[in-house]
Amino acid sequence: AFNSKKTYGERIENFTNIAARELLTLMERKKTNLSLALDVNTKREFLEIADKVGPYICLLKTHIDILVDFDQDFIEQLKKLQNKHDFMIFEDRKFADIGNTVKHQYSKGIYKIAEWANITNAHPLPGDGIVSGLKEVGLPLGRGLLLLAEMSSKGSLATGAYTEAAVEMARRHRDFVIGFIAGRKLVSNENEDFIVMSPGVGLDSSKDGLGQQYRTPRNVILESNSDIIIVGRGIYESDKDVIEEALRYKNAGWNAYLERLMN
Ligand code: 5BU
Repeated sequence: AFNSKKTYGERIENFTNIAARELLTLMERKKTNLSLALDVNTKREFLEIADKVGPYICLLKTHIDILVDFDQDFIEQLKKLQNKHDFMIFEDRKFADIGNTVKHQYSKGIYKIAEWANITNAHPLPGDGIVSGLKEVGLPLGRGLLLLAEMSSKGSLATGAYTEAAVEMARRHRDFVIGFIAGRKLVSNENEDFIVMSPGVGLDSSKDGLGQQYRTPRNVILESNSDIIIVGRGIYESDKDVIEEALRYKNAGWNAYLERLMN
């Protein structure tokens, strides 16, 4: 069967990459395809929300450089929550430089992303060297990479031939590139599998004031055959309880997946 018709668990064998295998295993076990994009600015807010929503997500997506009070203690607290709630961590770093530079950016500096982020992402824009540079650091640590094949924002230039070239690049680095950021499944071949994660998911609004465009979990998972919904403000900026909102998205994402399997 095509990979969109297979369960997350059945797809584990399609990957050699440790992070991909671990992620699919975790999704099957926790029955969730929800990733929380936790874009808040303080350690306290971040850790509080992550502790509440942790049970319902497979992946916690970070923008580590927006924390105003980042320190090493934050990483220790984050790792504690990761063990407590059993989720993986995706630093949405969007690397975009030459291989040698991204190697340093990935492993060094204040954030040392490779030490704690199971997954990160990169723009294919600079060419294959960006993947090779990140791979030198990440693969020995069991990390995985997503290529930005599409973006959710209005007017994105990542379309058409660019998106196709991102798929080709991923094919040349199957050991490290585990999938894509995209709005839809890009490869519909039962012999090759990539994990697709989609940002720009919301149940209550269609856009923000800065170019973001929202689609529903059902649209993304059932109609577009994506694998993971990435939800930020829809969960943590709601007037309702964050746990209630997380559950609402978790259920919407998982039900759309179950419906896809049955169709
Ligand atoms: P929101 O609050 O659900 O709109 O947050 C979306 C998150 O996904 C936010 O962290 C963005 O940086 C991220 N994102 C995105 O919105 N669109 C994209 O194409 C990519 C990332 Br890549």
